[in-house]
Amino acid sequence: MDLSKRKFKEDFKKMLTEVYSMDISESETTEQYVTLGNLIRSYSSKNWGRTNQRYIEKKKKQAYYFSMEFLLGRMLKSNLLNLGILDTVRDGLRDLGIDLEEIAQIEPDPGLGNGGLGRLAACFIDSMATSEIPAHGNGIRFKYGLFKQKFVNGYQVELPENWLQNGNVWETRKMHAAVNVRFYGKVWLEQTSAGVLEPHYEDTQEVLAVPYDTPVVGFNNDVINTLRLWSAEVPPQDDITDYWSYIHQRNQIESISEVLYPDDSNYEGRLLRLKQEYFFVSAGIQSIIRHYKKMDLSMNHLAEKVAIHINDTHPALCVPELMRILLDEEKMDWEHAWNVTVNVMSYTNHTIMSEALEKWPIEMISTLLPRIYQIICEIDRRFTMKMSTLFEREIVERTRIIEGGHVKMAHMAIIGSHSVNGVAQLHTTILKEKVLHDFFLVYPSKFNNKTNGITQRRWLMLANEPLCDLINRKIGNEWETTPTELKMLKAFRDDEKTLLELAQIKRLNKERFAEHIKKTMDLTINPDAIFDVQIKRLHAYKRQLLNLLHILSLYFQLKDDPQADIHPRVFIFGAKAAPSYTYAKQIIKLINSVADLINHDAAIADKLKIVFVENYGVSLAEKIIPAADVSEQISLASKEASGTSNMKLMLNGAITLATLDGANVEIRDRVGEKNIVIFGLREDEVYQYYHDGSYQSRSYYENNPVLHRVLNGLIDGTIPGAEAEGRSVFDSLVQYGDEYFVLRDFEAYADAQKHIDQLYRDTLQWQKMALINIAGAGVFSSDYTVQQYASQIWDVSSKVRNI
Ligand code: 26Y
Repeated sequence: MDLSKRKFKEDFKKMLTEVYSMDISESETTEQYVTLGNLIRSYSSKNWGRTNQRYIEKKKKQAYYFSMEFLLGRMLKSNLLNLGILDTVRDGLRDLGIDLEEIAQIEPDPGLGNGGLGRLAACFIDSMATSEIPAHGNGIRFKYGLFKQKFVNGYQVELPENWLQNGNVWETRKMHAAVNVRFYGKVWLEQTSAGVLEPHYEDTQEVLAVPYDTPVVGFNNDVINTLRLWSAEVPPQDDITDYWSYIHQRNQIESISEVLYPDDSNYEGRLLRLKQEYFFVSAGIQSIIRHYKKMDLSMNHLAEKVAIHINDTHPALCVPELMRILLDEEKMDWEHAWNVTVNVMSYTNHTIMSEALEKWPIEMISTLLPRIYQIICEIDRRFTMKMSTLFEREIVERTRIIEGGHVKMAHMAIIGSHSVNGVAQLHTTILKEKVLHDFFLVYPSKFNNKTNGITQRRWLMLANEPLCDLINRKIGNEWETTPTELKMLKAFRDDEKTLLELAQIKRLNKERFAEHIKKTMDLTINPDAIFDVQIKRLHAYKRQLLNLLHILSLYFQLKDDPQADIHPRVFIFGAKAAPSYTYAKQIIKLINSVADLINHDAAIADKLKIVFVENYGVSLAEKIIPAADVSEQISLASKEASGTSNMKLMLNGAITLATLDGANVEIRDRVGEKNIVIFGLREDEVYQYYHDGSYQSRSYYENNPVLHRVLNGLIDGTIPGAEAEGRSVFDSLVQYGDEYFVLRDFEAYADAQKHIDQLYRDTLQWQKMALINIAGAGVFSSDYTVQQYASQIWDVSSKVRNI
């Protein structure tokens, strides 16, 4: 948008007076933040209305991304950047004696997601608006986001994350768009005079779903889409007879949108979670149908105007819910309704871990959602009947929805969608050949791949301004809208001046991060050291333990030989563990205890440091990633569906140290083997081990002297304060089979780390690798990913840029 600095300053002062009756000298950062937020909203409101109007007038097909999680991060600077007024506002505020950075830090970081899946949804909505795709997010307005993590004595402690405490400037409550969602009760079908079956309900519980809309601003294009998050409230009642029971009922209802479940890949069949899932699915679909009806088209054409995307199985109830509306409310017959539903729905799988697959006990679904359960039974009956004529009985049994007393959500999502995609090439291949092979036999053409992506706006333009400036000076700024243009940087691969500038920028970012760590943790880290980063949820399959065992081996090496030729390193960890995941929490404690030991060992001094940041999330990632030299992507091959921190780190010039898992494979293909360090078991070797059962972790403990010493270190008192945790981890690795092949990959990992150490010593060579990584990161922009969803899955329009 066009905005002069003069106009901005006037607007800002005026808004401050309107909202707070204050002038600048009286105002504090919080008031300045709210004022700026309000101003940004007023700047975007016209285009928000216009975008919606255009979609309606042109009867545009629209896509709705249903996701339990949207891990947005702070929005102030992101909105300013996308509106094209970041520099103007920064300058204007400076004239007024206000520091934009300080204001931006005041914004609470809305942690409405657990990790990769939620952050992907946030990157996607940013890219959808930027790519001019008529698409919106649909989710839950959790009152409490993912818990705040504290370390007490090295142990993770969870505290509530009350992000709405001081209000939320970005959202608008839309009372007129509220809908009712029905739970519990009895349901029966009666034939009407017209001969159609009509459901009748008794003793149901009605919940009012109130939408809060947040604008999703496209980058320099006047498009503003919507993120609609639903809040659960008590429907208005004017005849409250029993006050106490009303309060009880209100608490029960409001608990639906109270808190995000802090588990990823560790599913538990909790009733409240099932309520949450149906709540936002039903509210979202009802509101889509309401909107569709404004176009005055027959329900038979719904799939021509609406696409609904099911982000993992959490919103899989979309399938029976749309069926319910088409059958019960729109009086469609089953075949037509089913045809429409399958054409509307598409589904993304984000995991192959069996413990993350949702399945609900029949008893639970049939009690909470009796009508939905009837519909699921009928979908299952028709599926098994049809498939029995085409496939062996075993295949039908293995693919049906209702089995073993449970409703299998992944099966429902696959059967009820026209598209099923994985999130990286390797992941999609594993789905087709292994995890979902039966479904692949039944529906080969539904399966496709959409490799994940990240938005270069948040993860480069906002997080790493010095690097952006350098890139723009070298190749111009076309890459901002056509990220593959970053490849032009390759022309500078042998340009010493550019490579040294790159080194300087990294150094600056490392100094900044070091200052932050000094301030927040009172820990001194050396910016000349290699900053080695592993930031992701704590999970055994991601193998933070492999990293830790290697650190211990370096520690022992230095204790034996203080002169050992090891380049100084700072190992940086950021990770939350699910509160109920005991093993992951033990690993957190162990890392913290090893950090205590090493960081305070005067003999080690600057050679090794461990920084385990508290409360890792989007805002911390924005600080860590630009300062990273090494990107640890060391999951057991086959287990990480894609990973996305690998892409963010690469884009910021870190060198990837990785197994051939998830999108690491595609990163290797992009940058070439010389510009990435690959180690460890491959996916086929892992499956071979599963097949022949020949892995004996104990033999690695017994035969590798380095590993022997390190593992003994876990149980011989070397690590004060973590005796129990050390024992538990030791046992899991040596006694109980080492499920994720940590010991098997240890030697290869240690060698790969040695290689990194050697490479880093040659600054120009290292920076050349970094440059090639930055230059190759463009394809991993979520702009391209969503453009592929738009054209290949949703069939909605988009502004496609060359890939
Ligand atoms: C059912 C419940 C316990 C549950 C809740 C959250 C299950 C899974 C999740 C979250 C999964 C998740 O974040 N998966 C990650 O998705 C990313 C985006 O596709 C991938 O990059 C990453 O490899 C995958 O682990």
